Amino acid sequence: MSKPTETEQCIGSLIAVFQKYSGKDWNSCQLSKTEFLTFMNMELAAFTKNQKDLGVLDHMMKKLDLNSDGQLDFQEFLNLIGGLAAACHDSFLMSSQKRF
Ligand SMILES: [Ca+2]
Repeated sequence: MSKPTETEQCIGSLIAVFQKYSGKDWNSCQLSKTEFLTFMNMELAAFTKNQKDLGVLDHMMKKLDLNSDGQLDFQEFLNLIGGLAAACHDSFLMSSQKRF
């Protein structure tokens, strides 16, 4: 088998991270609110530690939970990752524009 590409490795990592946190309770295909909070605090501490308002994560979970079942499935999780990636990309573009 040939070595996975960088993109394939990224996809594999996202699946592995999702499974690591979603597998903590009986429903291993979905992130419960507790699992979501654990994920945010463990994996995105740089983002969560700047949030003085505790309601922000609460609000994020509600917004991400498109079918309002109180759980985040993999697709809903990907919307979170996609949104954060887009925000990082935007701030990267802004900081590179400032330099020129
Ligand atoms: Ca859901």
